[in-house]
Amino acid sequence: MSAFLVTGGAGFIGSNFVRHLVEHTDHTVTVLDKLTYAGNRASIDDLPAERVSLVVGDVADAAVVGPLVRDHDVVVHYAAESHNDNSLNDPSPFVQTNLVGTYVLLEAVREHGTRYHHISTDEVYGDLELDDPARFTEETPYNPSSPYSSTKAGSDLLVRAWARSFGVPATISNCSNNYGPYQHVEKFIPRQITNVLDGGRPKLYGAGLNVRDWIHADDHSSAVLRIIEAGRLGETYLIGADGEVDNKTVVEMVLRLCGQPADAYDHVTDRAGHDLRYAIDSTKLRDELGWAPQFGDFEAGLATTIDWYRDHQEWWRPQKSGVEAMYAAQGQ
Ligand code: NAD
Ligand code: TDX
Repeated sequence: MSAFLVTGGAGFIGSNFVRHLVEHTDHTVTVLDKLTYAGNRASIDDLPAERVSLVVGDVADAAVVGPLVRDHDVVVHYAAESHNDNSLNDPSPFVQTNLVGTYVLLEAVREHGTRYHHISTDEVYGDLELDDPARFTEETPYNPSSPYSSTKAGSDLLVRAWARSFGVPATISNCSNNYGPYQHVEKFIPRQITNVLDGGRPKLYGAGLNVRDWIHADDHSSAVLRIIEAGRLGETYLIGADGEVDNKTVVEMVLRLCGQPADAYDHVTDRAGHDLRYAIDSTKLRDELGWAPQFGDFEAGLATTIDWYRDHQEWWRPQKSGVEAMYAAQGQ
């Protein structure tokens, strides 16, 4: 049994990982989360208090981070500003949390010799043409497009440098787009589901030809745990589930699964610098660590996600009107 410190554990993917640890291991978990607009106590408050505790604090605050890192065996760093559209409106919290926050954590794990796993994204690799047969691998050069993805890329490079220069026992994973319960309604899939549940219409950026490589958050969590248990220190592993779908098709699926006509959506202003396509080759993770995703069927996973949003309106309703007002103000 180990003591895990999970930063950002009240967010979408971090809370999924905390739940995964509770269900599949006997580790104890301390969540360090600032509870920004994206963090929500309600995403973890059903978990047993003897296994999971929450410290409200900032990963960029060395006075908070130092003692917590000293008292834990493993640090898993999910906390980040995570939404591309927000990073276009105001990059400053992205620089502060994603870069400075990661630096503060790395200095603490360096001091205490703590095992560290860094959660990152496939967006650090830039984007691909629709017809490019290549997919991202661990060898693909970094080429981020947005303030969000550039700060994530910078944080990955800090981890690599701290591993090489100071021997910090670190691994990194770069995952593709996640979907599932507890995802903030600002993000693509929950926004469209909750628009339809609200009697409104999905909003597609531009022509909707952009492709994302979808993975269920449960599969992301099982991959992260596998890397922590068996990954080689200093290595990067890409996580993906062969889930490429274009945005227009996702919107049509949501509408169909909700019993609406497949064309009952609006085209809205495109995102500035919008990445065209992401695609992950996760051969290294599968061959070296024997990991495989459990959610093979994206449409079935989407259907259960729709059910979750229908059944948990108290979780998302407080955020919905503010998010839609923000999007409306920018023509989206
Ligand atoms: P999220 O926005 O839902 O959650 C982020 C969490 O971090 C929130 O609970 C927030 O309160 C917390 N947080 C933000 N700033 C903080 C700070 N300074 N100190 C402490 N806590 C802070 O994000 P998510 O979608 O769950 O993403 C989590 C991680 O996974 C991020 O590092 C993101 O880059 C990465 N990732 C996300 C995806 C995806 O599809 N969502 C894919 C690949 C990687
Ligand atoms: O209303 C919308 N309409 C729309 O067409 C929204 C919110 C988005 N989109 C498009 C933009 C993207 O092509 O849908 C796609 C997905 O958008 P997001 O949910 O904002 O995700 P993305 O920008 O791809 O980034 C996500 O995956 C990688 C996460 O937010 C990141 O944290 C992660 O690193």
